[in-house]
Amino acid sequence: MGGTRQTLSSAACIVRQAKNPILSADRAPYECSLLFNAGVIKYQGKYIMVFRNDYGATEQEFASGQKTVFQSKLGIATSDNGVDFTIENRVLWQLGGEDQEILRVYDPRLTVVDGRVYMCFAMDTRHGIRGGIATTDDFYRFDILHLTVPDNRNMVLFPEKIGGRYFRLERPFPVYGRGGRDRFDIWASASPDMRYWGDSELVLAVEDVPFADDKIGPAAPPVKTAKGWLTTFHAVDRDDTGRGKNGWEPKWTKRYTAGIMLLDLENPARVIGMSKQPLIAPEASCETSGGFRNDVIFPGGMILEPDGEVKIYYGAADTVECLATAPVDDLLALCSQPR
Ligand code: BMA
Repeated sequence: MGGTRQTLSSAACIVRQAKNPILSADRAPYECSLLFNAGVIKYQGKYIMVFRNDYGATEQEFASGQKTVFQSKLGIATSDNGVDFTIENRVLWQLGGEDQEILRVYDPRLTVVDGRVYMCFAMDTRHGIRGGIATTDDFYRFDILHLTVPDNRNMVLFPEKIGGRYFRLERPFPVYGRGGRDRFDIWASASPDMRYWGDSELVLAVEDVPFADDKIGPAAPPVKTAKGWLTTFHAVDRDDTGRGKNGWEPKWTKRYTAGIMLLDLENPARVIGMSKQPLIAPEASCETSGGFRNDVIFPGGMILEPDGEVKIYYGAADTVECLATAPVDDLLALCSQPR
């Protein structure tokens, strides 16, 4: 699919943080080319961010074709105010090593459930892309509870049990069943113990999103409001009409925006309402230019503050980490249209 692109803009209630990007590779105390797609939680009085660090190639090496892939590690940063983050001088967690099957781990999403920290992640392996769930008490030791079969990624957990079970949103890639091309949707699954997952249901299809003509997927983990589970998703449209090089990567024609929807408190696979326009579209210069893949907004963290402000953390252009805020009531008002 894909044609010429329509103009898309962010919702009026979205305010970008003046310090954007709030974190970037030049601030890392170790080798780092791109710092983006972070998960963020408030935990034990601090904001904790786990981010993706792609390294091992410079822009020049990439543009000249000398190198074609990055390696990925996860890094950690903390903050007292949710805006100014300090990166710790350690690699958070690296899977693989002796295991030749695992190629890399990336795109972490964090959720606190019953006081414990859980991290969902994507894992590239020699036999497909898998989604994983790990738990930690101290951000040093991680125990893997679950790995999906390929191909799945963008898993996010709900912050509490619903009807006695854990729930997650996820995005499988049913290539054969969807015509051999990107045409991917958001699903929900339930579990009694975080290890065994099932009762999967379709939540939102790419056809339901007017600003997507390619695929959609979960973004930041949902937050609870009196009206329902408020949650973002990413939505992809393409421009195959010869837009040309749009970032370090030679062929990049997709655009990623963020959407917003509200899910039923008791049945989180049911969409109560959604916005038919994007919540955040690429507009700021660090979102649209100078990046590895320009025009990418990829939320991974959402925090509802006691005063009703919602912080939305998002990777921009697959290169830096940004923050935008909006009042929760405005976000709920956006979710007024039926699916
Ligand atoms: C997706 C994932 C994300 C990335 C996005 C845009 O498929 O790989 O990690 O941010 O593409 O490149």
